[in-house]
Amino acid sequence: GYFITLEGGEGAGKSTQARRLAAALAAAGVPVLRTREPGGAAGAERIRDLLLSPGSWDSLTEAMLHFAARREHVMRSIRPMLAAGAWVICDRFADSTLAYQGAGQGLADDTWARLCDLTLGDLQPDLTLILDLPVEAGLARAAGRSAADRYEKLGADFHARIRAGFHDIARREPVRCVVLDAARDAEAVYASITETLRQRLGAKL
Ligand code: T5A
Repeated sequence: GYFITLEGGEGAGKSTQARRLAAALAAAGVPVLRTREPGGAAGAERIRDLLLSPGSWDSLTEAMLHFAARREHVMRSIRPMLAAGAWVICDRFADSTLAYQGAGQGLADDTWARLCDLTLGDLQPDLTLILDLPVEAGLARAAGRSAADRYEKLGADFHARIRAGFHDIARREPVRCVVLDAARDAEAVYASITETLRQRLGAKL
């Protein structure tokens, strides 16, 4: 199976696109797991509640909580599903920690890399789709959907650093990452996702 992650800022449309892609793969007979972070396994969902509820953490503590949740998710859901031949479509993964806790909150890149080594070993997404749109547009979409969580409340500067952080990741890893213009309507974004999967993974969608 392939491990595909969707990344980007708030309200970029990751969940919308992940749902549609997973449904299309399932309809094409491909075994698929659609999942998300933080969360995706029972213990990871409990850590998610801690991370998204009001409060503040030391930045390393916060990054380690994301990686603790990720470790549960990887060991209990992602690795077993990949080993069974399923495709895994994951709404956020380790790049979100590099963007949010790194570019956003000052976690050093090499600390992030050490946490990746420790918790993920050799696991890397095969393809990462970075949905990119202006900060204000994403926050407006997210606000239209539900009340703001702890990260959504962190202000425009924070979210601008995150957007730049995702662009840096894409520049550093052009083979794994593709940046897609997410300001377009959902149909157009989905068309560029399926085109990317056909080109990069030979998907029959
Ligand atoms: N976080 C996460 C970290 O800080 N570090 C980490 O390591 C990880 C993994 C998670 C939060 O945790 C942070 C990042 C996040 O702040 P979450 O609730 O899972 O919180 O939030 P998000 O992942 O940001 O998800 P959102 O739901 O906010 O955004 P999505 O999934 O990108 O957007 P989606 O699909 O829900 O769409 C939002 C709204 O826009 C509409 C949808 O219908 C919906 O109403 N929409 C569109 N409207 C117009 N045009 C389009 N193309 C649209 N696509 C969707």
